[in-house]
Amino acid sequence: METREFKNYVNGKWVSSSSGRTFESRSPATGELIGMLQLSNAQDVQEVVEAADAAFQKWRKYPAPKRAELVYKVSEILRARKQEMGELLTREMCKVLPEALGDVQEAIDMAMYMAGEGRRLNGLLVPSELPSKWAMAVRDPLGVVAAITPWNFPIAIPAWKMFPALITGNTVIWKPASDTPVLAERMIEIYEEAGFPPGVVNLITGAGGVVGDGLVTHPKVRLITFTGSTDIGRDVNMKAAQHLKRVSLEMGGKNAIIVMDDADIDLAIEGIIWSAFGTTGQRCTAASRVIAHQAIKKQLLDKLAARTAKLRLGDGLLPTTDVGPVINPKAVQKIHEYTEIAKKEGASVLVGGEPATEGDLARGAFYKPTIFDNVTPTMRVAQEEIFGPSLAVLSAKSLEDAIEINNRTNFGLSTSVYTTNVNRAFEAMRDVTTGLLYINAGTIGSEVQLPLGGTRGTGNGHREGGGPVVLDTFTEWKTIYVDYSGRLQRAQIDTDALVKKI
Ligand code: UN1
Repeated sequence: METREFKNYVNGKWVSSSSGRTFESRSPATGELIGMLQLSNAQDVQEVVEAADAAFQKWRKYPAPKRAELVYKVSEILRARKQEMGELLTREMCKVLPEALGDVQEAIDMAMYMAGEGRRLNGLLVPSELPSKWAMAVRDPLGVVAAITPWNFPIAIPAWKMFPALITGNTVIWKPASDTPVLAERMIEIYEEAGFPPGVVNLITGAGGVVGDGLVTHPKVRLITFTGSTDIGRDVNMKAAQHLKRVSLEMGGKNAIIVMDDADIDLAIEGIIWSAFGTTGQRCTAASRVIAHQAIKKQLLDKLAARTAKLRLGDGLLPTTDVGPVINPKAVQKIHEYTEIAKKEGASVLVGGEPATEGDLARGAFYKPTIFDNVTPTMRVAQEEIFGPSLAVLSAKSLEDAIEINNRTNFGLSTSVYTTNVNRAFEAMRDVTTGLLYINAGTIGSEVQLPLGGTRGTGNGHREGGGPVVLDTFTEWKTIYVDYSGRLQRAQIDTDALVKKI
């Protein structure tokens, strides 16, 4: 396989960092070297911001349908390269191939959706209280947008951020996670081929502390859209606040699947396995808690444990693999620390609970799918995000009790409720306080036509991921009144008198 040195993409050109330094991207399954990337410095940040800022003045004047056509072109090229990009995704971050193809598909979906939005971009048009006066509000771009993206959805999440930013007339600087930079490079090649004008889409790779912070604090960057951990997101927000920048944050989750005593247990088990161990638990939407009604907990756990123990670990490219590695050896360490914490706090390990090192697995960062039983709501494994294949099982006396446990964490992303009772389903729809709720489906599987985001420590009130509301994240409202009466008409003051004259 090729091992090439990749460059930054600035103002329509591929350029090396002035640092003269590079870093490596390696496969977590095999240690294979995927590529060498630019370890960018403060000067590179300055140059990329200048390029994006200069390009903005022209780009904002492109008609939105024409901007959107370029995004549509990205969808076409990406569709043609879906298999190739999916395979690279599996090599670089190792989610299993069907899921990698799903990741690419989500970006294709988002491109098509946003391409359509370019011919809509609804504003507001409302009547004025005064005669011969027009009242409306339109969307303006913000300017330079920095997209700081994670490795777990290395194609889909940047798409959620970049396509809406671009169709609304912003220019973009993409800083991808250092675990998946080669995918970002290949994606930028697609933007280049689609024909975006120079400076509209830019890429800069390197360390968060240098490149990320440089973008976050640069006065010409007007929006930071960040997906990643709550700790880093908070830091981004605090640094950006000094400059009164807009920051859109998508961060951690401690998502629960509630299984009621009237649930279809086999269906619930399918949902739990998929949501807890799919993507090796490395989704912000992954289920890391099951809250089981006490009447069915034993029955559920017996079957769930048996299914979990049979999951096959391995390289995501092999069709025999159910669960791939985690992102790097440090993650294995962190996940295992939580197993130790769980035990110390009095939980029991029902399945897994250790790194997987048999045969070829020793070359990679593998952890056995793990279930903790006898977990209580205040234990750390019931409260903190582990971001791996670790599932804490709690029990509840009623739906009310389960929802109370569900809502009482510092996160608020996704919840699932398995019940065959329609009244209970609607009660959950009323009382669950997370940004996503699934009835009789797991906690993962959002679609691009609706927003994705969370409450409490998961976000800061913005939404991404899809639906027309995401346009609010990427635009400023400009309210415009046009008075064509030819006289001074004072709103609220002259209205009644003027209306009488009609
Ligand atoms: C993430 O969890 O980081 O709903 C994003 C889902 C995917 C997106 C997940 N469509 O799981």
